[in-house]
Amino acid sequence: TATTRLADYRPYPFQIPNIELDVVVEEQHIAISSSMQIEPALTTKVPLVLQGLNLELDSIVINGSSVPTDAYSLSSSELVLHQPPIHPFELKIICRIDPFNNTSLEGLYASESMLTSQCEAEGFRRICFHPDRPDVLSRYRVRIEADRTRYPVLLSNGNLVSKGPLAKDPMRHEAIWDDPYPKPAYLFALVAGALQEVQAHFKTTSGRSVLLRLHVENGDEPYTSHALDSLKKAMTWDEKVYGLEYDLDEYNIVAVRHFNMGAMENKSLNIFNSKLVLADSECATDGELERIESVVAHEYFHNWTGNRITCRDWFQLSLKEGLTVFRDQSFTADLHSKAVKRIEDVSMLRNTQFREDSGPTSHPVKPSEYKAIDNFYTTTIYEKGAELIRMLHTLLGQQRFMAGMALYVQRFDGTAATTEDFIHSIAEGACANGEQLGFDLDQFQRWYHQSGTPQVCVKRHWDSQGGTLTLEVSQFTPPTPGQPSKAPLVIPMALAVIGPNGRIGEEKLVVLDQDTQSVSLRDLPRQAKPPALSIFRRFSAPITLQMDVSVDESLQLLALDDDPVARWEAGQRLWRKILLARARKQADKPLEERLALALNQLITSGGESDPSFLAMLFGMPGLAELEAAQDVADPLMLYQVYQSLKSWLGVKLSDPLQNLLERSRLNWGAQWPAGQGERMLTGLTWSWLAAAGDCEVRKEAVEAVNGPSMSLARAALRALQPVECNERDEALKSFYERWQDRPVILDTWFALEASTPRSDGLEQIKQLLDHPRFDPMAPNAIRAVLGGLASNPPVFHAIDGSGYNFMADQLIAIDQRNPITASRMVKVFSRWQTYAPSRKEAMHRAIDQLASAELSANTREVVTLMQP
Ligand code: B3K
Ligand code: ZN
Repeated sequence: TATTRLADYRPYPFQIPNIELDVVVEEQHIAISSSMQIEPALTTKVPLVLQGLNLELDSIVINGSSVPTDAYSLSSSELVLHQPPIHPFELKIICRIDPFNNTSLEGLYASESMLTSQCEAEGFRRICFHPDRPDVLSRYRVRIEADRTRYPVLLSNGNLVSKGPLAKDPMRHEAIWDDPYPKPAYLFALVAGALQEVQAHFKTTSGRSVLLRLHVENGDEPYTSHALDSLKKAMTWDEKVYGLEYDLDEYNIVAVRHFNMGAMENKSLNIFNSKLVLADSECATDGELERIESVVAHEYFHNWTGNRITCRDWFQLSLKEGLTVFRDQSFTADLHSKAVKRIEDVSMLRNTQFREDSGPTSHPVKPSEYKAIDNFYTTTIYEKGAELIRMLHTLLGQQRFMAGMALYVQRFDGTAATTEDFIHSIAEGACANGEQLGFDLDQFQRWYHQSGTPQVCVKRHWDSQGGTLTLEVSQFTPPTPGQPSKAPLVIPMALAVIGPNGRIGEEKLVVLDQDTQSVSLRDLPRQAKPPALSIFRRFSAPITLQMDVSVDESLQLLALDDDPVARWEAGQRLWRKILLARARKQADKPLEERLALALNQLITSGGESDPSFLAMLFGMPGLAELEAAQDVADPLMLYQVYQSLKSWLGVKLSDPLQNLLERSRLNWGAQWPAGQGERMLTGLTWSWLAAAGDCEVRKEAVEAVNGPSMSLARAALRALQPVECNERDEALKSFYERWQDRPVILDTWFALEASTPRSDGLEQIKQLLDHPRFDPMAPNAIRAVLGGLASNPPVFHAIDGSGYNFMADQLIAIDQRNPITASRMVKVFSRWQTYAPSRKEAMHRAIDQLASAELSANTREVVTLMQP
């Protein structure tokens, strides 16, 4: 397959100001007629190239006359009109598609009994012939015609112009939609089906009243209020914080069972994976409720950052995604706890993005080439992209950043922009009153082009006489595929000094921009020992820090740092040290005793008022970051080490944990977001005590599975999962029995079953795939079982390679029907080079197995990158 390069970008030589689509849904197919008003943008004559995939061409008509077959050529992916008119003309193309046999879940496809669409990034070409690139913006008018009983609901973007039965055939009806905002084809959407509607209303600041409609399958209506409330919160927040209002009279969300990712921001017609809509506290965990709130907000925020201002080409993907993730992160932080949200985001960045950035699929936030764009909807584009925006925010401060945002929106509204457009607007807006920027903008932009996680190394010198702490700081970004050497970046480093009574003096923001530089902190108390250093506060840059920190210093920061993120980080450093020592079979007993004491104090002092934050401090670092810290990654050993440490702590801290559990129980029933910290602490306590063999706790956990709180039920299942006991099987069984009729929740059961370590684990997983309730066409179900396998170290990493082999076979089969889902999952093999020889070879064999199969372009691209 061809490589697309950023350097080859050329504007499209035609404009298409208007498109009329006529969509006629028949029993076995859909007939699509598209009328495009086309305006040549150049005076020179060029052919008109349109994309088209799996379309059955019927006719082509220009200005009312049929186009003869020798005037165009048609391949499996393109339609080329050799000599289109040089003056504006109307091009009408009629074709047919078969959504009923479309298993890729791109373009138009059937899910349960409805028809739905997914066009980003390049799905519109599966609906009709079109340039299908984001810099072609058109006004769409869409007529949908279908059977009235099978498809009572007919939706597309914009405003409903009319709806009613067809005069010629009263069994059929039509709806006409008009979207006044020019948009790229990837934001087009269409839904037809028998859906139930739940409504809400929102009044914007300027007085526009907006009808909010959520469409779900029959029977799912009771689970819609959380998503609708979330939408209203998002609308309010965007008005208040960014001054951005909604711009149409209605906003639709449709919940779909078969969906490749989380959700899609189509203009005024968001389409959501049903697991991100249907929720209440009985059937969703606290974490899921928060996630749904944030995804609903994310898709809503795209209306400005993505839809009103879109991307010139797909290399600019982070322009909308990084920015919109930054916006949804800020939203959640404002609504809940800033500290906890930042910690969750940092932890997720470390365990997913850092992992990606140190492996074979590492790529810059702004890649320079790709084969399949679907492979670039990554944590680097999204989460690292958001970190870049956050660094700008840190460097400029809230007010100046917002001035930049306002200028960006004003200047680029209605256009398809680039990341440079964004960066320059931010800088210009931030300096509108003649201020200096304070850093080099071009150098900052290296963050977009350089892949890899920068390492910042800090060496400290303490002048006790003068009270000066000098830091020798160097930065280094390791080589990544295609980028052997790197230039220094602009790195904001937030610092403070912590004494025995807390922070001394103000926080300082240092801008690193050299390979090495020295930073002095003066006028500190003249004492023999240097004060503790709180560094990269709030995780002010997405880097890894190399600095010698003593256990004493970490413990002091853990107790006293006034930045909760740095405080948590101090604890993480100790956890890492302890876990890695155990993994080397050299358990650091004295350190373990000291940490246990510190944890005991945290519980008993009651000094920590936010239970969610307390739960963060008790959370151990993720498997991915520990693997990255090992010379030779050993997932199995680490898996055992987690369990053994939990078990040790469960015994060691038994009394304080019982005490904590007792306190937490008081708030079990509190409605989300209240009580979530206590429920988190309960889960933690259960898992430590269960690992320690506490039978009472096991009983309590089993009961929770049948209780009123999904958060507690899932915490219970997680606590029991690693422990081989009857209660575990009992709990899984009751969970299944309780939720077997609710596919969204049953996916959780599939995931739990698949990730439970059992000696016949692989056999069990095979049975799950044959389970009558397993739907092989639902990506959620596939991810549940195969994702479960990948997170089941003893089974997946079995030394005979059986886990890898089975995974490869499954992915080859899935790739035939759904390349997007397969190419994402195939990355479970990307770490193979970091393992010990025997495991490495076994994984390599699985990659070879994939490589020699017939693969989609998507999966082929990833597999090729993974091969040595
Ligand atoms: N923009 C979509 C993702 C589309 C993925 C296409 N393969 C969801 C989002 O980021 O909001
Ligand atoms: Zn997005």
